[in-house]
Amino acid sequence: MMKNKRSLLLGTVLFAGVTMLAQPAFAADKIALVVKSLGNGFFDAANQGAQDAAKEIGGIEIIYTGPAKATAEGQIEIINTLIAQNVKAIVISANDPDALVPVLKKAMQRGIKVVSFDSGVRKDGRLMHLAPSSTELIGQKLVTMAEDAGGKNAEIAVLSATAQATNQNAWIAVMKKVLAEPAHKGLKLDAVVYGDDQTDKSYREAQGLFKSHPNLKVIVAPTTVGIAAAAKAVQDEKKVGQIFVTGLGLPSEMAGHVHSKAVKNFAIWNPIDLGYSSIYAAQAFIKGAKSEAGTKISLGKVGTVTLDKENEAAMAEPFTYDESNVDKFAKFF
Ligand code: RAM
Repeated sequence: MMKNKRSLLLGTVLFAGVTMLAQPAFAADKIALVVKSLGNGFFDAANQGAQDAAKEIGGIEIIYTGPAKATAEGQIEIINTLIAQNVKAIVISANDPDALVPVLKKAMQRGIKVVSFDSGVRKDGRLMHLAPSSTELIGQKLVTMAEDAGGKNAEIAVLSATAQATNQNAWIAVMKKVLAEPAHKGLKLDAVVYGDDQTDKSYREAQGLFKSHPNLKVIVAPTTVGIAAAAKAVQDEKKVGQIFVTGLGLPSEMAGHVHSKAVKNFAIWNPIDLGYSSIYAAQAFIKGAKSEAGTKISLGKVGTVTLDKENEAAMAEPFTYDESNVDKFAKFF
């Protein structure tokens, strides 16, 4: 009897030992990638890059998440769940610069490292913002492309994402500044409308612009969802040649619209690199990087950036696509 009990105990100890060996020594750190909304190809590409970074770094699991619609309320709900799950870091593209600050502060108080990427959170709600490119450059580029498409005296309209989106609002502000310069005095901004990064709403907003502005020449959509929807509306309503669409798009979603000639040109940065880099940035803070001007943040194979006084850093210049190169890049993103 004694003997049996002892061997049972021994067996249990041995079994426990084997189970421990079979499992990794430490559970993977969870980093959440919270995007504006799910179902957006731009963020799917960013997630691809995030997964690449996680593999390279090792011991990290990415939770790719976001609300169904691009709202701050949806993101707040998700962040509360992530806090309860004890994630190590939250990497977020914000639907509002201010509304998320309280919940992100709560996350940071619990030791969770918060980084915004793509669309920023106000300085006190995150440790760093990683911008894909300089806001100034993007705003200028949007005006230049509108002029290339519609000429120097075109009526233009902006079809944006949501009305609170940090990134689009910053680009539109630069556009307005550039449009006020004498060099662009021929361009007339008819309207700014919002498709909320939903395909159907963006499509309807484009149709609305056709009706309310009969002399409209160019729709500038600084959103990958909006630009594709507007180009489709131009094609469906047989306005190719009369109205051009430009802005920020994914080559994979825009190639057909470039070939149909609804779109002459558009721009974007590499969304895969952006997602990859933002995970490296989060990892830097997990490892103790300081949130202050001058801090150098390694972005893995993409390079290194330095935080400015707003604790922000920008990556590369946006790249322009047209008939000559769109197919080549459509394979990637
Ligand atoms: C949409 C989103 C995203 C933006 C791109 C260009 O996918 O609004 O935030 O960076 O467009």
